[in-house]
Amino acid sequence: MNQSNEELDTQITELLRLINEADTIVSLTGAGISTEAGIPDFRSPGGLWSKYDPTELFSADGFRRHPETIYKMGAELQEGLRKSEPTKAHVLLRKLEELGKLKTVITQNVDNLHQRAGSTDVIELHGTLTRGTCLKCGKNFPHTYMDERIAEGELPPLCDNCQGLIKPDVVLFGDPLPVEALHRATLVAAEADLMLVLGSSLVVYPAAEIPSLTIQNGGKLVIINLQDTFYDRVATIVIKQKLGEVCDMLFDKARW
Ligand code: CNA
Repeated sequence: MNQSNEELDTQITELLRLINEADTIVSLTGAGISTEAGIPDFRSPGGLWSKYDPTELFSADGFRRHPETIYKMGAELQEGLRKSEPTKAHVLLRKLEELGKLKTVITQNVDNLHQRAGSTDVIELHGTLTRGTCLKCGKNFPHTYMDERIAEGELPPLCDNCQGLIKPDVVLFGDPLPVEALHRATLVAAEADLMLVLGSSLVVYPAAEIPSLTIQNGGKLVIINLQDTFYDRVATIVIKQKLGEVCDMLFDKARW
């Protein structure tokens, strides 16, 4: 349920106060930060889960059985990405970094939009669509290689070294998270005095544990997400509104 304008305005004022008071902000972002760029999320109505069977297709085993399906879904995301620009919320995080407030973006997204917005310290917990790795010999490839092979009719694309199957460098259900990324994410989350969760349902673990590290260490939590999350009751502010609208109001008030 969306909030009244008056309530929203009060919350934006409070959010600005928390940002101004904070020394070390960390943001955890999810697919909801990119929907206004035209990239569907998983769990919103019309999201990718309404088209694909997640447990089968987004799993490590499912990929080995039907690699072409992940590539088709990846192509759908890439198609959206080609036409898209970072959203106002991506720009907000870059701005907070420029202001010396935001230290790190921890993202569950694989779309590279934080980097394109200019954020310099981005931890990609679930990998990236921009690269792939041969499951047989370990050779790395930029996504342009996979795109070219697919355009030539090779689906799934194969390694030019050993003809092995190339897997996009994204974390699927059943895959371990990149150890370094998860470790650093836990450290920066624990150091943060303000954690901004933007556009995440906070149901995918272990990423969903990250805000609890900030809270356990005395930091504050702000959640901006259209749907309820499990963390709402422990957050200092919960804003259930579109991120673009929240950013417009925040930029207006802050005059950065
Ligand atoms: P999710 O579970 O799909 O949740 C997204 C949340 O964002 C939902 O609760 C929505 O209510 C909310 N939301 C959607 N649009 C907006 C908006 N404009 N303003 C505010 N809130 C909004 O996605 P999570 O990231 O929580 O789940 C983790 C998965 C999704 C990760 O493994 C990602 O790799 C995966 N994913 C990533 C992308 C991407 O890279 N852009 C796209 C689709 C899925």
